[in-house]
Amino acid sequence: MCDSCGCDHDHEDVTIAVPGRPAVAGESHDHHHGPGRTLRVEQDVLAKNNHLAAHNREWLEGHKIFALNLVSSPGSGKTTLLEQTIRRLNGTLPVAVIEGDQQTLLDAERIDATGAPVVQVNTGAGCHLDADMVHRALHTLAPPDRSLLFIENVGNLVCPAMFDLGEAAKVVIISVTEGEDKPLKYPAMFAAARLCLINKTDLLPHLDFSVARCMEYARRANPDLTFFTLSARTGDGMDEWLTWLNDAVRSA
Ligand SMILES: Nc1nc2c(ncn2[C@@H]2O[C@H](COP(=O)(O)OP(=O)(O)OP(=O)(O)O)[C@@H](O)[C@H]2O)c(=O)[nH]1
Ligand SMILES: [Mg+2]
Repeated sequence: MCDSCGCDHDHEDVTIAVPGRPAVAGESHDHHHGPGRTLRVEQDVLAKNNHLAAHNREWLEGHKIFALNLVSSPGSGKTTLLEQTIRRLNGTLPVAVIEGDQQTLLDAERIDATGAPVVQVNTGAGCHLDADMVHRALHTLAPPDRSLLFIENVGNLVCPAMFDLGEAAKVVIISVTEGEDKPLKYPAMFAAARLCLINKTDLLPHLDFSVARCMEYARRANPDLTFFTLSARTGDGMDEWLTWLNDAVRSA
């Protein structure tokens, strides 16, 4: 049982894999899992995670690697966005990816097909990546200095908000099929993010989703959010996102 987010998972289920190579079984953690959850244990879990995240951040910054943690509900288009982003960057920036899913190598295989180096973390029953998983994935991935690192978190609009991975920023993606009320219902994720991408805008003519209302709701959680509206499918709006990425990497 994960004491911090209340979900039922065992970190010994975690595997780290590269497409075409044997997976590495998870190592056990020394924090407490089991019955008798208390606020104290929750604080310990998050404090330990924050400590490891600080270590990841120090390492990433030391190597001038700009890391973004992509968070969203399942299916908002994170992997499609990454595929299109990597293809459009076309080698102008070195990109590496850590994929997080409960099971399967499917997303890592999609990224592998773009030519970018990728590592898949399977969290088993776990509903989010944590800093230790990212630390171990970084050892396998070994991203080059001055590169862009994308961490695609497990699709979940709740728990990943609590876990710092050492990234420079969280990017929350919401697709227009999810309904514009999501920032009201799941404000923690929008509060934790620096950027909000509103994806699948090609579907807007078929829906009653108001982009303006969605932005207004998200700003209630986080007045400093920067927004991009785009369609990873048609490429509409991708140029603005790529410009932001290039500027952010340069200024990092
Ligand atoms: N119409 C439309 N479909 C999209 C767009 N982006 C992604 N999709 C589709 O949405 C579905 C989910 O896309 P993924 O990229 O796998 O989403 P994800 O967020 O990575 O999903 P998980 O990793 O499972 O959480 C796929 O069928 C995509 O083709 C878009 O901009 N427009
Ligand atoms: Mg995905």
